[in-house]
Amino acid sequence: MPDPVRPIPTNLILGFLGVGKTTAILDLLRQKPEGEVWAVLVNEFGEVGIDGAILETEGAVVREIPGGCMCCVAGLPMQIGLNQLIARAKPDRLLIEPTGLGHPSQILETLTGEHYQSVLTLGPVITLVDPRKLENPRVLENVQFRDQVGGGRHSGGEQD
Ligand SMILES: Nc1nc2c(ncn2[C@@H]2O[C@H](COP(=O)(O)OP(=O)(O)OP(=O)(O)O)[C@@H](O)[C@H]2O)c(=O)[nH]1
Ligand SMILES: [Mg+2]
Repeated sequence: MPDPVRPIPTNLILGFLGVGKTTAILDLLRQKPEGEVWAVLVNEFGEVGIDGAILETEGAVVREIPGGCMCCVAGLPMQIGLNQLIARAKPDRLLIEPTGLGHPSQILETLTGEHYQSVLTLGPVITLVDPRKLENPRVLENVQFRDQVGGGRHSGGEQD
């Protein structure tokens, strides 16, 4: 008998461009319990295919969403990519790496929305920060940065 459908534990890995998100996911994949299938949804900005190929070498089932930032495609393209990834991989865990240019609050809205309620369950959001940047006021005031360190809980809008 097939297992009853169980929401997939899902983690978002946030952080600015080049901060080390893919490296952190590779490290997590090396700690994956044997026999589990992990899927990674990654928003590829620029050099399409490189991060995905590296992640596959660590045994992940990868789906890349090319183009600008995942939050700008957090609607249909992200849902199609996510649905196809879940259908193909039937993962025990899902990791999502949006581009560092993104506004994660919009991604969180999609993932916690009605459509995904029974499909996935959002676990801890991990935000990576380069401590060398914390002395730069321009970084601290940056809307994306604040949205990311807020774990996507802030909208990043003007009221922030
Ligand atoms: N010194 C140092 N370098 C790191 C660390 N983590 C990652 N790097 C390096 O930083 C560069 C970018 O790492 P990635 O893991 O690709 O960063 P990313 O956040 O996924 O990058 P994008 O997807 O392009 O936003 C690579 O050359 C890594 O080897 C770290 O903890 N310390
Ligand atoms: Mg990356």
